[in-house]
Amino acid sequence: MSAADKVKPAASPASEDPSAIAGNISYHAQYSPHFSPLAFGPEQAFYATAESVRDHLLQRWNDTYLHFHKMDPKQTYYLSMEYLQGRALTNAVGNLGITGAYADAVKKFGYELEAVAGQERDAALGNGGLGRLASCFLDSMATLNLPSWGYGLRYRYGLFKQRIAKEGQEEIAEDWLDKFSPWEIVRHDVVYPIRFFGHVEISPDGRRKWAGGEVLNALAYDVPIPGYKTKNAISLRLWDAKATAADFNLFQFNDGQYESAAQLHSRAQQICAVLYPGDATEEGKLLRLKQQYFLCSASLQDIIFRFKERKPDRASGKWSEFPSKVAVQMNDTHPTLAIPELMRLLMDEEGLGWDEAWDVTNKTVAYTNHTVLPEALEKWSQAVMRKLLPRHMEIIEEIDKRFREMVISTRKDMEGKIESMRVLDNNPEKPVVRMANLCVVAAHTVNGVAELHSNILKEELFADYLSIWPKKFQNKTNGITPRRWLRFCNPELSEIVTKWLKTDQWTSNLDLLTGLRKFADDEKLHAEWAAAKLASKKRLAKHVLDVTGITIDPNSLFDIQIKRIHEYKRQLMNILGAVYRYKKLKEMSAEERQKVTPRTVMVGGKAFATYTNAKRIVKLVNDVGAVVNNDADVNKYLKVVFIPNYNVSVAEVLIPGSELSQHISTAGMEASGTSNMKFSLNGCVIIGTLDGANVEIREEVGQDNFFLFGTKADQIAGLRKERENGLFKPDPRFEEAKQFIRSGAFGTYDYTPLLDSLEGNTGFGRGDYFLVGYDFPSYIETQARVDEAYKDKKKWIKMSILNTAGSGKFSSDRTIDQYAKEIWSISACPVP
Ligand code: 8GP
Repeated sequence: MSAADKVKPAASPASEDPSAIAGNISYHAQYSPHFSPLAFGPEQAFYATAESVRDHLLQRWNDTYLHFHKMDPKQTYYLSMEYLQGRALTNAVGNLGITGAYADAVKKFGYELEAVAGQERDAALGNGGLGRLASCFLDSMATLNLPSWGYGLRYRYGLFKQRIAKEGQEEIAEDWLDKFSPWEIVRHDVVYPIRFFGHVEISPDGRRKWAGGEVLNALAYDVPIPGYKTKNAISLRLWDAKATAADFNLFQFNDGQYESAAQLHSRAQQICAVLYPGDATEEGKLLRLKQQYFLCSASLQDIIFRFKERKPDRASGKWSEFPSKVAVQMNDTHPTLAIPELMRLLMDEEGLGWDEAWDVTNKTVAYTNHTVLPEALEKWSQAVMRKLLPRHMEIIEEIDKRFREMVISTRKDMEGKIESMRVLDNNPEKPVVRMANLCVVAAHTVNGVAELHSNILKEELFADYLSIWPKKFQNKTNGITPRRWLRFCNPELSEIVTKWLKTDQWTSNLDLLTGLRKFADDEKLHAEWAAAKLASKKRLAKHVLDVTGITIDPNSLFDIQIKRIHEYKRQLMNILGAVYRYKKLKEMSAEERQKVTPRTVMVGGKAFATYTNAKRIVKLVNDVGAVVNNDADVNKYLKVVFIPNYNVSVAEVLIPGSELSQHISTAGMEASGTSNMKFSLNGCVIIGTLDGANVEIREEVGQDNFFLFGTKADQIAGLRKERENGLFKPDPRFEEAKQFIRSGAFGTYDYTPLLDSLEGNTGFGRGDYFLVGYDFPSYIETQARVDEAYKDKKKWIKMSILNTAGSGKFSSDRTIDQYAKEIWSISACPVP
């Protein structure tokens, strides 16, 4: 007899009554075929509970599907290579409003809901900000009852899991699907053929058609996304690649040729194996392009299917109606192939002419840019594109040709700019397709993700297009869901907010947080606030101990920088600052040290597997930590911790416990940032540059509650020139910190190449491209101001409260509402 047997099983899901819920959990424990009925350990408890919750979600998902079908509203489809969903159980019961009932139900089996939820593995189908943003957006779309779906790929091994070994970061395959995900529903009836390679055939009437090559199937997996306090549940539809039994060569297999017998099956597996496979090789590039096309083609075929399904008479034309029923949002350039694919489907499959197909495509697709880094603006070799997608390459050439003709015939003054604006770069040495240009030319709207970033798009990156299409460019400042990022991850602080605002409506109307401002000096609130923070800090300290074995002091200042490791994000400046601090502490007398504000510096983030300097930074943080944390003279005043395998559920522990967080990118390089919003919402003060959304956060929370330093975006180009011309005079403190590392104070690893990247000229013409040397003096001076401010507890808590109070603007509900009204033209369609 297992624990689950104690409760009589009940097949139908219940939402209110804990006994009925327990019956349903018991039912899943016994009748779901995943585990032996003899045991009901924490893991089984998680799966059975999740399956029980899933029943609720499915009911809503079905109701929503049928409701949208009946009402036939205009619907948005969000196409994204990444989603960073994290764990789903806490979020699902929270959004459905059944947390308490489920907590009581699992108690009947001897479990705490938090512990059961802790068994879940993160769905880590993303890399960074862009992916997490997509997940926050889905939460808001569902909450606002918007007819909308997400489309992505179902990567078996995600990006990677990060392990810290002696040599630094190691990547291991993500295991989120090693067992199974209780949240996805395989839709065996939703399958589309996806072709690769082949050739273009021309029929006697001149119609062009793509044929031959190899064909795989895209199979849909649906992840229901519940809205907060609404009956709507939308879909995140993830595609998996499959070959069929017909593709299995039984003859070869029986002949012992096992690999070639299943060749197409193995190619199918490669497509959804990992996110961003290494692209240093030709094979890698081809695989990435295959993934992108796979996502776009499957999603568009599905979108067209649904367009017809809702009104069957649409099957016979009515394509002009399409843009009034469908909006496609391309999350960065990865889904750009949606453009030629929609053109192809409309022309070759549905029989439209070029002009009509172009009009429909243009009115349907919109593009969000998430980065201005030149290396991230995708360019695909024309040869690879032609080989893999011959018909699409023809269409892209035609788009390029028509764009040129349009500019030449209507804008003589722009002729000199045409070459750089074109979709094709025909440089004979390396002819490529510029995906961002294709997006700008084809989309009806292009947006950046924070005011500063959108201005840079308009004034620099896409300036030439602005004069042709002045109305095409918009800003949509990013946002985060207040449910996951405060309500559920920080229950202590949430309760205080609710108590003082006398309402929990802030969860879906975040602007209400401004109501906290009038209590910013209230001593009772201060006491409660400080107690909540301390509780979160203790939870954080326990996590650190569990994953690193390092003990940190919850009474020290918790200073956190968590994000992808990238030189422009300047984790290196952070660690140089910590090195400098350590050196000064060593030079102090024991008495002097007692006046110092104790600090725990925490850094977390993944370095892309082939990004050498980023991996060196990870190693350096770990090496510095190993020395500092074991130095008995100073480790009461400074600890340096690298938090391994940063992901969504780690962030949910770290952010509530943070007091200071670092958003210190070179100005103009961080498009927005979204963790800055999460920290600020959780009452954490930011030290940062005037970059991305920092600018707007500082405006909202007030400049006294934000530690600003560093160069401004419009000074960067001039300073880089100055530096190139040898006119930069480094601050002695910057030299001292680097020299200390070079001296071998943190071990024998050769940091020369990393430190040389901060010197005038590294031979790449990019010496200190990220201007760490320029900003370092103001950075450490500002950190010294932080130390002083932290000594005044009252002042610090007030700053913390005012950060939370000023975070209303950064709800993804606000962002999505703006997308819905200003880009997609869609309206709410709530299930009655
Ligand atoms: C990120 C930006 O770096 C970040 O500033 C922004 O907040 C976030 O997008 C959401 O808008 N960009 C990416 O994650 C990104 O460009 N990823 C590509 C490498 C895949």
